[in-house]
Amino acid sequence: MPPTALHPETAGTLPGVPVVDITATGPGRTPIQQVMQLMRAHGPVLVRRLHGRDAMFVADADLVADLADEERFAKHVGPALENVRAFTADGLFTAYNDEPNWAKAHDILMPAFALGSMRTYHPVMLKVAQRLIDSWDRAARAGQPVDVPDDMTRMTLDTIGLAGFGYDFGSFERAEPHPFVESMVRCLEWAMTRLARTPGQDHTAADAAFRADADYLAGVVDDVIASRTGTDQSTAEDLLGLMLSARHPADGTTLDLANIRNQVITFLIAGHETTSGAMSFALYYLAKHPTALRLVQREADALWGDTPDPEPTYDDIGRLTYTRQVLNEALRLWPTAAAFSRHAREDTLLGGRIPLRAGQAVTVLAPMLHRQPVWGDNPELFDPERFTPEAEAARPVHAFKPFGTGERACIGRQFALHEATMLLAMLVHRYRLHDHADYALTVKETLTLKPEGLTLTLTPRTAADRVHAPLPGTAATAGAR
Ligand code: FDE
Repeated sequence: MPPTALHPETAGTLPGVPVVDITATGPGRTPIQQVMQLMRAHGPVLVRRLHGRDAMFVADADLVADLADEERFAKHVGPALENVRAFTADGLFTAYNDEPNWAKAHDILMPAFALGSMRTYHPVMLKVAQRLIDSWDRAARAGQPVDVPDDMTRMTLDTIGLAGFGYDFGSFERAEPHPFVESMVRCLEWAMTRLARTPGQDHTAADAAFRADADYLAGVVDDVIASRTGTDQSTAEDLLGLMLSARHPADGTTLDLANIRNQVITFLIAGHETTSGAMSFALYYLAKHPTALRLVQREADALWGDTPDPEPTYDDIGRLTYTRQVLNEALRLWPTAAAFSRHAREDTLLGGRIPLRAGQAVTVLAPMLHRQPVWGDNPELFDPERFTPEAEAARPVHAFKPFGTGERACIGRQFALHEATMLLAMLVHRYRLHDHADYALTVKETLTLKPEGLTLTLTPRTAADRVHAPLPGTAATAGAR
């Protein structure tokens, strides 16, 4: 997410850092992909200038490793997150580091996101996965294509709503996305396009529309909270139960209601757009890569065989290691939360060479970090083998950053990975995926990324598919030709 302005007199004089002025074109509707293009032309460190405001972007692996040093750098709430703050305020994602509610909510909510807690959410995740499968079965029978990002978004919204707050958005019973999603997407779009505004223009109408959407989001969340207050929350195991009842270990207080509202909106946003994008990209790559698809199918088949309606157990998900590699590889090429910002705590030299003053911000562009030379000679190639344990051990730890870094890194990581791994395995176990439209990737940006307009057609897999299908390109396939 684009960061704060560099100080005018230092911008452009940083040694070896090109300044690219984009004022003539503006950032357009795909600002992340624009910076990716700029980096392809000018290298993995640059200053982007827009209407005289400067923002430094980096993707160089050594510089990102340096930015991960928590002693010298901290999360920066840059202009994009400042805009999101207009509807999430001091929720975890957009809180300033020193805002008391950050540490308080972090301490209270951390246990709810530890790996072991996924056992609690597993049954709900499975229930929502089955809603998606019912809907895809209907499409398969009717020979209709499914809209992948739309359905992934239905699935992740229902999951975080139910697992987090016991609230059912019922997204699969609706032809159009839930109005909450439509408002939320417009709020995110407002936050993004506000960054590109030309000074002096009138934006009253856009701002009023944004306010109406933000008020609607708050209203939905207040209903969710109201349906739960007054009843005994001490046994409720979801996030809302925890927020309403858990006392901070240090001072014994609970979160206040205004902050709980901010957290609920935060989790509904953070917990569904990013995760649905990640699953959509994974399905995109699987539809285009028959060998990888076959390997995920094998893994699912080994667990569930010909059971027509398997009910994956919590422990099954940990065994889906290749499926997890596929997700990681999709998150490498298209990390759906594509950028995060850091600022220097004190005056310092970034990577021993770029002088930064205290408070000065730098934005990490993850999709380009994930295409640096540490990833080998063909970084554009989709290859889940990059995430075998051996390959991971051989790579610098900070080369892969789809979940941010340090104490402000993603709290929902295990939640997202558990949900996504289970669903992908269930889908490839059940269906053959057909790229019926010969889909050409277009990445849509609404602060998060997703493959716009990806549709697939499906046919049920048969017992023969499960037992006999050889790997594409192996001797068995060649012989059968
Ligand atoms: C966070 C996050 C991050 C960081 C940012 C910055 O630094 O600024 C990132 C990068 C992320 N995150 C990413 C992601 C991806 C995916 C798939 C996800 N993510 C998912 C999810 C789910 C959920 C529930 C979540 N997620 C949540 C979250 C939160 C709350 C946060 C904030 C934290 C703090 O404390 O700050 C995040 N996330 Fe995420």
